[in-house]
Amino acid sequence: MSSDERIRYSPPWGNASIIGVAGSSGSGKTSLALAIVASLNLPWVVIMSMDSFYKPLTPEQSAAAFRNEFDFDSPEAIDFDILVDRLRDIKNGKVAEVPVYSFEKHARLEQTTIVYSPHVLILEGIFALHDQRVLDMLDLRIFAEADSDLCLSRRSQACTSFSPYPVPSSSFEPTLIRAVVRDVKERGRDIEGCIKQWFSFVKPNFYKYVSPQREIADIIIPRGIENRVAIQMISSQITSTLATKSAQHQLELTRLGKIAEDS
Ligand code: UZR
Ligand code: MG
Repeated sequence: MSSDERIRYSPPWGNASIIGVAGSSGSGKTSLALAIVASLNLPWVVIMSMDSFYKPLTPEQSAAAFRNEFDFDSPEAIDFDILVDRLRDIKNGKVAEVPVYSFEKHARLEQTTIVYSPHVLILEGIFALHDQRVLDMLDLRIFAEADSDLCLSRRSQACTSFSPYPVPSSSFEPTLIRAVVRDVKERGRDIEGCIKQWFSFVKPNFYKYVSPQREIADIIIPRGIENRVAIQMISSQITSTLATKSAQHQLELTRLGKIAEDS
């Protein structure tokens, strides 16, 4: 897509609101994003998954991926440069060309998809709060906590606290089950491979890279889509941000009109 084509679209006002949703693999980021969309009840809301921005692999890396020996849980695996470029387009009210990624093939496909700059974009992915350039564009930073899974796993203990510091190593198994079921059903994977990958990469890198993003989050949401109060709060916050941006836009239009009248 040429740079001219990129600027052919303009929403009512630029400065799209972007919400980042980070959290462990299998923590329910996608469901949470969908719940936020439903709660916002606005016409122009788009969910963009960071999964679309996995880097293309070399033949050697691809072979390793099919042996479940490639680390997709390191920030290195994500093409942050393209992500930042496309987010800038969206933020500035332009059309963005987004890569399409295949989990079955562990590869970026030839085709791309077009995202028209919406009023609200929800960016979800394990590293949604990782890159400073992305953080600078976010209006709201959310970390999805896998608390219900932590509770489920503590079968013999009463679950009285939602504070997972430090997370006991056994507490990730139910999240593992959810991710494995999803990966087998939707991503063309086999159970053994998923489990191997989980313990080699997903789990250790959760503690290394994913969990520290809590520190930078505005809101940490326990219990995912069950947490109606948190979803309602996010929705109100975004609605009020949109109202402010709309008012600024109206002021700007009036100002421009006045300048045109005067000249
Ligand atoms: P979510 N992943 C793959 O398994 N293969 C790929 O080609 C690309 C990604 C997985 C990766 C990561 N590991 O944890 C997950 N596993 O995708 C992130 N298992 O996606 O946040 O939707 O779970
Ligand atoms: Mg997901």
